[in-house]
Amino acid sequence: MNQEELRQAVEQAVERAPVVDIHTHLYPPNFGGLCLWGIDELVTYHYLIAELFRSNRAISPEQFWTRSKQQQADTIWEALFVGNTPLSEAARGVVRVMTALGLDPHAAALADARKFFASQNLESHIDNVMRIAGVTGIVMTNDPFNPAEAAIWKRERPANPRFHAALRMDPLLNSAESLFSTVTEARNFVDEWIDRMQPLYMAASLPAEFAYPDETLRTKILREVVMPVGLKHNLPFAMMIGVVRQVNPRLRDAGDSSGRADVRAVERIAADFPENRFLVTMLSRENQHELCVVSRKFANIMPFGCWWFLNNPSIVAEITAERLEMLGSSFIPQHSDARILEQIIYKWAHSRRVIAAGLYEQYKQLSLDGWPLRQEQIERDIRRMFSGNFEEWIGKRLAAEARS
Ligand code: HDL
Ligand code: ZN
Repeated sequence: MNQEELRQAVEQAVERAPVVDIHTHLYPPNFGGLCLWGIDELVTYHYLIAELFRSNRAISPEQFWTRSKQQQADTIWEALFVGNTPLSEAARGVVRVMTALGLDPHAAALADARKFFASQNLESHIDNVMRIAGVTGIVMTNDPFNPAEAAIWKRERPANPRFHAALRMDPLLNSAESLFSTVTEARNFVDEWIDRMQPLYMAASLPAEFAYPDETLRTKILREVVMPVGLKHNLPFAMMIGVVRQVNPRLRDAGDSSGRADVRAVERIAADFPENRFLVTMLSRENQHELCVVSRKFANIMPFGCWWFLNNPSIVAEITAERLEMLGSSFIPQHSDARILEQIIYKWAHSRRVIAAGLYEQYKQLSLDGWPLRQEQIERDIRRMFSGNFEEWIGKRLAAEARS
């Protein structure tokens, strides 16, 4: 293939690749209010709430929270999509979703969009959105410490088979005081929720100051609960490191920030538990190259995604390039972190374009070095990164066949 043929082959193969979206905050319709979708949720995404206050200085967070969901959406629409150009990644994402669904992103108001979503049958809408996004599997964030979600799980399971569970355990790992009186009680709690949820992995977000080992309860819980339970149930543990929670509580979900973490903690836990498998994503741009180095030292670490403040094309490009250079295809390039169903349309469209460009660049250099690519090699590599590496980590196949 010449360079132009190679570029097209890569772009088409990435475009068609079925994706298992390994970390989202999406839920199936039978999870009730946890299942967020439609224009008012899209426009009040907490990323856009944070951006609102930079463009509309006449409204305070406290005033904003007194408004209804529709009033909040109208306020954001006016500030970020009418009174200003939707330049940011989160704003451009809404534009991409509306265009993909045949809606007018230039609309002065949201009435037509609301009519469109009100006319949708949610189950078929989910199928349509997943088809457009090329997503064949959605892994949720399931929190047994959230009473509303725990009550649903005690009553039923996700009704849509393409939604998979992940057991999220932030309070267990980040509470200063123990939530359980004994290690056995803690392990029984985790075992009970693993039996109920049948999760693909266990997960926790960890603060920027995460250290391991240390004298805190977290080290004890990791050593005596999470690691042994992971071996017992053959479950990977996802560590999402670098959050600085609630630097501005007035913004609620939009009030969290990012901090540089210490990769020594990742090194030491991977070294202490060589039989456990880890999924690791870090929130600080400054930690990304270090995470590639640590992943070279410990094959039981699977780095994944360009998380949260890193999920912008310029940063996805940088992270993907250094991962390809240091890890070959032995990493998971992206997850969406979608909180609202239709976001998978733009989060995956934007990421596929950037990841394809990075992969093409690497292939081009490889060809120039004397290793020309064949179509089946391109497809093999892409399938490994977009679904195969995760399926290997969880020990089961999830992805359907490539979309046409
Ligand atoms: O802790 C997490 O899983 C984060 O992804 C938070 O949910 C964050 O608010 C977010 O939505 N990031 O994209
Ligand atoms: Zn998340």
